Amino acid sequence: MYNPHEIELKCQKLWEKSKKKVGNKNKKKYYVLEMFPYPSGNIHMGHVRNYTIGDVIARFYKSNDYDVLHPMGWDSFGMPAENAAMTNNTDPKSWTEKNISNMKVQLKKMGLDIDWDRELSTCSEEYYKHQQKIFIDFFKKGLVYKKDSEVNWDPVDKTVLANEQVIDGKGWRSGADIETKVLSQWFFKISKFSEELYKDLSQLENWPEKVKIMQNNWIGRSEGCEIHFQLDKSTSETINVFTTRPETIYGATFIGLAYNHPLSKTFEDDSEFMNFSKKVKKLASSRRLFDKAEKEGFFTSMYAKHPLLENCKIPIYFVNYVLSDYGTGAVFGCPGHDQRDNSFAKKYALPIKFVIKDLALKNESRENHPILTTSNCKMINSANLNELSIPNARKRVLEMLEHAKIGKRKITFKLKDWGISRQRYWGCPIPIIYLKDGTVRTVPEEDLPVLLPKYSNNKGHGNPLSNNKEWLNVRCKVTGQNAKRESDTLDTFVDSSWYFLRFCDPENKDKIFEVSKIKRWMPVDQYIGGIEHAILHLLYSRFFMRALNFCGYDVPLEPFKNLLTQGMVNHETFRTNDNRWIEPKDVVSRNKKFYTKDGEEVYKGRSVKMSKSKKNTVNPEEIIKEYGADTARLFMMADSPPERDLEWSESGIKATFKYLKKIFLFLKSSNFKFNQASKINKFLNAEEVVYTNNYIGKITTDIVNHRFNTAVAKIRELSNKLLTIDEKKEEIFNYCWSIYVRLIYPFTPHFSEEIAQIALKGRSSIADLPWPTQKSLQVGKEEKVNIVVQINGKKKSVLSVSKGANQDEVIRCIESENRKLFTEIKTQKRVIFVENKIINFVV
Ligand code: ANZ
Repeated sequence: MYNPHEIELKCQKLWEKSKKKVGNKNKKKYYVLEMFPYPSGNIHMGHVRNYTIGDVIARFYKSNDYDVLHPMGWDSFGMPAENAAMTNNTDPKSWTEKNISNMKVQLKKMGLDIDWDRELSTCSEEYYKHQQKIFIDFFKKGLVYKKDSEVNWDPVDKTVLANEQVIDGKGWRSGADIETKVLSQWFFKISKFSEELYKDLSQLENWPEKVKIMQNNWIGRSEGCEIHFQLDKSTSETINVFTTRPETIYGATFIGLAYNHPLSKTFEDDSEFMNFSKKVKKLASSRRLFDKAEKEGFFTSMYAKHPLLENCKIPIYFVNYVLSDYGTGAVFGCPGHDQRDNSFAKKYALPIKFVIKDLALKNESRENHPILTTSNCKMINSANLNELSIPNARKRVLEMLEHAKIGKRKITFKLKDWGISRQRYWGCPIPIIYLKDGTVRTVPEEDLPVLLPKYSNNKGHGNPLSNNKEWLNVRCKVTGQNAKRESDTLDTFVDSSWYFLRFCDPENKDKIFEVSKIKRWMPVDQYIGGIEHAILHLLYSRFFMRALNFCGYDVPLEPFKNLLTQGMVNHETFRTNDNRWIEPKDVVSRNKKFYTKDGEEVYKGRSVKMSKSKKNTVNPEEIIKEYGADTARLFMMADSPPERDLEWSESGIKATFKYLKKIFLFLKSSNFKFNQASKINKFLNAEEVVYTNNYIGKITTDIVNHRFNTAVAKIRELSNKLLTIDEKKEEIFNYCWSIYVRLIYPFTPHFSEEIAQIALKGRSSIADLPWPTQKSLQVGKEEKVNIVVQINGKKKSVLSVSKGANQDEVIRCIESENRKLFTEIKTQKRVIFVENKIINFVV
């Protein structure tokens, strides 16, 4: 009988007993970390995938004699706990703690090799005490400040709402029209590090390119210049514009201002302007609508002098497409060469002046296509810039502007400071008090943590902290004055911006960490998580390291050396005629059609990310209960490369289970003795030993390179070959199968442990045995053959491959050795393959 449930429980007990603490300084270190979960109550398939990937890596490095740190914790502050508390009449703390203990049991069932003795939870005072200290350090170094900022205000519930609680402009609970309200809020000065955060991206060699691009765009660095336009009045007032295309200055035909540019103060009594401004402000709340809106403006009846053209004045408009918080909130409109300015100029019949000639385009075609390219162009209609190329014109005009002191080079970033105030109860209290005389002070460090008071359910009416007089009112120890605590709590992104540091020294009561521990473990060698965190979480963590460094903490600037962003777990979806989602497990198929169990016809939709709303989730607990954790783990890793989406399939799970069962029963019923270090030396050139040895190398390389799916494919190939070994060749049989059991171990640790225990007999665990190494073979190197690669029967190349390589292996070899050829064969319709001789692609 193959009873994974029983085996897994037994193994987990054994591991708990025999687990060694990390901290062997003589070994090389490896820090594996998966993004820690929010304790929502139950693990989902996304967790299973994320943690299996991490666990395979952790087990692999441990087997390879690394000192591996593989901790787990809980990102446990946040809104869902507060919402649940309101609906279920509990308090966020007990709700969260209950969820944590539930999820911990579920994670343990997955057989994860985790250092549970390092477990941390961000909502615990032992954790947030240190976060409050960090806040104070940042405050003292000028990295935290307060400014007015807008929030969503629910006038009925009298509470601030997060963006996701505003649905179509209405409060999610009250249904009231949401207003914007200006509150004084706390900010981290992340923009202080914009340049470094941008520049150092290039050092992150082992981060996915797409993540770096996303970070790059978010930071949004632009090299340009600021130009001062004087108002055409007798005043010395100027408008500063930001441009990345100063060479187009002679094409400027108007000035465009953001709705709240300082000049707007002049128009506060003008109802037409106020209507315009209100409309733009509303538009600005959605970047998508803002970009799409028809370009419109409000004419100020004012003019500015062109900085380089005598007697040329250009009109000044407030426009609806200039962002108020980028650059200077003002642009010079160049309708000849900017699409937005072009639409605007057409609407208001403003002159369109071309100053760049695209040498490849005819004149007439220009008007509808403002040129945005920079190569193969020359300047026209631009006085002394005429005939110059764009780069040269830019250089020249910058010199002119700087010389005349009417402009200067400037680098601008889109990255904004990080607003960290939340008007919520379930978060880390901000250690600030406000004295009666208006002074703002940090709480003395010896008084940390500022504890969250007991939760009182005030039925959703505002932040419970600002209503809790007893907690709110304090006396300042230093001055003796009455004071009030800050009632905002910290954005939960703060909690996750440094947790990986705390894992290095989780029990330290006195300080956030001991430097020596950081030196030992940081940076994280392998970080694994969802692509949804590609921007904020990773950027905030990178900021934290720089900010801590700035405060004198000895931490590396980049927290994560290697980053793996795993794909989604997708599953098929089904809908009825009237658009109700039906769970795939409740669907039956007959004659290529689908029905509910009651016979109603349903339609198959796309396979998409598992989500409750589409009723296509699969509960990992049920899968583990039915097939065991090893089956779930192996299927997850075998299906597709980790960074791609994975298609969940019931049949895939069943097939994986069947496979493990087959091998398990085969080995249990044979005379197999697990013996990895057997006396195999005299059989080194036996065919079975040769290929088993080859597989060690191939599978190891695949795991190192995170090609887990191909590693699993090879493990299965290996087992197919091993099934043909005659059991009478005792040493060979035992050696080869022991290697197999060892190679599959990171994926199916319980299965391997159970089989290895035949010999280990509870004295030790397979986890403590070294990873197999490829033995040098007596017959020497792996035998190679030349194989001819053809496309449509025509010879394209000759490749040297291992003797006996199968079709997939040959294709992989083409992929790694001849990219050009590989792209050609990608569109193949059919492959004809003759082992050791020829591979022909029909394309
Ligand atoms: C003149 C010009 C001529 C421009 C031309 C473009 C093309 P990036 O690359 O994103 O930094 N701009 C400046 N501030 C702006 C704001 N607050 N809101 C909207 N647009 C703004 O873009 C810089 C360019 O975007 C600047 O260069 C400016 O328009 C505009 F043929 O100046 B340009």
